[in-house]
Amino acid sequence: MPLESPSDLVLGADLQRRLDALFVNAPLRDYSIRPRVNDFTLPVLGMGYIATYAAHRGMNVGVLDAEAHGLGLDHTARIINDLAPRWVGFNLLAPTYEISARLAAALHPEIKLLLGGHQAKAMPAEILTDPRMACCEALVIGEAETRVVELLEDHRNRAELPGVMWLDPVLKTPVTGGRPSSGGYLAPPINQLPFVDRRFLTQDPHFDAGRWEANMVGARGCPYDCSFCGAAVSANPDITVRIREPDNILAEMDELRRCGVSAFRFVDDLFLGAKRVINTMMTAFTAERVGDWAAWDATGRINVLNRASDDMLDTLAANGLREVALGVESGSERVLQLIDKRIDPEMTHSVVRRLTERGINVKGYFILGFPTETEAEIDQTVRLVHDLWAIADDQPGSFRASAFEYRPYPGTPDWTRLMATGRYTVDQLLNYTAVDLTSSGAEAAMRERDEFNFSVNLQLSEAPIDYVRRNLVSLSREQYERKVAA
Ligand code: B12
Ligand code: SF4
Repeated sequence: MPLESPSDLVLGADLQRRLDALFVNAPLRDYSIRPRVNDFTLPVLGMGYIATYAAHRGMNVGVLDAEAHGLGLDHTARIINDLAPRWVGFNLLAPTYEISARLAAALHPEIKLLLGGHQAKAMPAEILTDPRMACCEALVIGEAETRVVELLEDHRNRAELPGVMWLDPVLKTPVTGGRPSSGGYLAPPINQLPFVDRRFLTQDPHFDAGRWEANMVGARGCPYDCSFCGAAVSANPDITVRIREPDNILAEMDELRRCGVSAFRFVDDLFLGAKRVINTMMTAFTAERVGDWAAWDATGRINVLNRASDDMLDTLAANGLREVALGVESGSERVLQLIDKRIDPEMTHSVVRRLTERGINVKGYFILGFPTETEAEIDQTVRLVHDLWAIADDQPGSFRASAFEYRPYPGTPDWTRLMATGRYTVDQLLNYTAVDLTSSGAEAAMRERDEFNFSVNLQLSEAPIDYVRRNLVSLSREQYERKVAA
């Protein structure tokens, strides 16, 4: 049951005083209709960073993670209206846009609306002209820490800030701010930002498998262009790819260590995604003997790890690398080329073998139902998952598969391709709908990732949707049985 009291739900703020801003992560669906069946989700680090920066500038701000708390729509709106902050900020992702817009429409009109996140970047004009967003004073494209603080201090300066948009009150057309040489706002100095204040985060640090674990961001932006991905470089022209200095990362890890944290998860795309980053980080980790006290997980790129020497993989293991999450995506070479993944199944076999034989666990992400994908190509993906399980079965490290149904995201190369076919409308491609594969919560095997089971319910692949879902369910069940058996 969700907790009722705002003081349990709104984190980091002094609720005795009026809030300058409340940052709200909308739920993926209205949990008053079908309750959330999971009790853990990763924290909203982006909003945590903004709130931390604003608090350092003396503002009274809080974060309400309605997804993590499994809140219903009315409940979320009631909390916001009761607190009546000066501003409310939403992190808009494509699948949470609709629910965020419904929330926005239910708020008192005197609360100023601040919008950001991937969907705000992909479709700003459509959002600003959505009547439910009529209270929007500022839509911020991209990394928002420094611009949000300026806006909270005095939103009339929005015309000076680059990548800040609003609706002209007379002409009803979108306007973009920004004076010359104000580009620095788009790429906040990541080594000077205060470490994210975990008072703003739900379940972070959290206790798991005998350790306190915290999530971290080591880099911003991704240089790759995988055609389905919202983080792809072509979908994020505003972003300058940056990696935090090793000393800065180690200082944050050390601060957390003093609070008892000894496990870390790097959520960003680049930590093990570029050779230069791996080399620099591991030199620093080795010098500080991180492997003596910490275990950490990170995302990685198969093509990059494939080029890493055996010595480097040994160094990663010695430095505490516990699990690498890899975008394997497909077992079909044609699909891998189509999505510009720059890997092939042979490379994946080799990387999974070389990591697991060193005791490093691997989590593989797979997508079923890519546009144009055939049943035979889906079968190749299913076979690849089985091959990777078999490879790891004999090794000290394990392999686990996490499979998703394909869905399109605005701004990505796939979105452009799908729209160019002339077969779909924007509304159809945005019609993300929750799909219950858990038999109303009864099937344990499907519960773990229930909130990620949503679909636009269009057959975008050559294979029927039912074929995609049957394979998704059988892979998920098998993975679950392996976990239970282990
Ligand atoms: C960690 C992560 C998660 C975590 C945490 C989610 C969260 N809300 O922060 C979990 C696992 C819970 C998650 C869930 C989902 N995620 Co996710 N996630 C990521 C990931 C890998 C990193 C995000 C991150 O922490 N970045 C680091 C921080 C510093 O950056 P940031 O979050 O972008 O925040 C900055 C700006 O966006 C902006 N900003 C953020 N919030 C706000 C709010 C306001 C008011 C303003 C003005 C600005 C602003 O300022 C921040 C600081 O600079 C990204 C990939 C990526 N590279 O972005 C995908 C990504 C953001 N997720 C995505 C999606 C679709 C989802 C889901 C809808 C389901 C899914 N995976 O398919 C759910 C949504 C649930 C929810 N409501 O939270 C997509 C978004 C695509 C799109 N176009 O919408 C991405 C890009 C990955 C992808 N599949 O392509 N996700
Ligand atoms: S899938 Fe990973 S590597 Fe590809 S663009 Fe997205 S974040 Fe970058």
